[in-house]
Amino acid sequence: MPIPVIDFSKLNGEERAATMAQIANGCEEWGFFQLVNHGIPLDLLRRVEKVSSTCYKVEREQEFFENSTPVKQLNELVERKSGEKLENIDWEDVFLLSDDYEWPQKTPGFKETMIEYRSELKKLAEKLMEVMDENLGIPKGYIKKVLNGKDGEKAFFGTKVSHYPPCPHPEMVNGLRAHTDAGGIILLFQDDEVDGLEILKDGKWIDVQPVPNSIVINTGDQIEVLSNGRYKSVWHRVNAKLNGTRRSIASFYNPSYNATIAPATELVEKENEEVNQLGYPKFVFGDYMSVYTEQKFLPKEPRFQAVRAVNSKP
Ligand SMILES: O=C(O)CCC(=O)C(=O)O
Ligand SMILES: [Fe+2]
Repeated sequence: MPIPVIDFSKLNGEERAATMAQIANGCEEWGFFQLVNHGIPLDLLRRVEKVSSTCYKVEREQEFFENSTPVKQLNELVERKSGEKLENIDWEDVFLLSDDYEWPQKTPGFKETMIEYRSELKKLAEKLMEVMDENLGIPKGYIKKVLNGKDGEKAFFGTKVSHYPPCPHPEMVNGLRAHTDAGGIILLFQDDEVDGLEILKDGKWIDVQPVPNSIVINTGDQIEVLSNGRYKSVWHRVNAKLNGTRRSIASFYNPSYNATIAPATELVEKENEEVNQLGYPKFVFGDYMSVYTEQKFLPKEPRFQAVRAVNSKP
């Protein structure tokens, strides 16, 4: 059962209504879908692949295999022959980009290419938010406004460049442990050859099948709260693989730390407003992140409980 693939260009033509419905279905039933014809130039995608892979090869790969914690821990476990699995670590190399971080230095064209890419993806994220506003029946611009917070705050737009190197014992470690994403909207440009990303759907892990030139979209815990549970954040994980290095580039459109997150009033039934105290909480995103950092790989419900507790302190 492949996850939905949606032609985003059809949003501007006769098939707009059908496309809106496909996106609504992707958000409500899947939490993950793939966009093709999304408007990001293909030559830009090719350049992004190239600079990311080069950067990994030149600046990261040797360090991963010679010095990284997952490699050390896996070697120790193999020596112990205990048959255990590494539960607290990921077989992944990551570097994070945002407007304010230091960028990799040694790969020609990296910074220029990724700045261009991030600006395109941010626009795509904002278009998607408007589609979600419309599908949810909340005012146009609502999601963007909430994520951007008050008082000139800005949403956080980050990009995580990941490589999952080949692993000699993929049964003993995850590429990335199962989790739901903390934030708002996530846009993933994944490897079109090496697979490994899976989502939990109706109790089964299913592949997010690589589709060349597509952008995989998913929604995080904050959209679940804001949509009052209509758009659930979905568990996903990356399997380690014996062969091939998998590249994935995830961009996160997250709330600013001061943004207040709560179910949109339009989506809370009036008579349920009081009952809703037991539903999704209202909180400040920074508080949620303090909890998430500790509990990323655990179920989200206790995280919602924990921020409710913070929030209800006198
Ligand atoms: O690498 C991937 O495909 C997924 C990455 C991911 O889920 C994350 O960074 O939260
Ligand atoms: Fe994720």
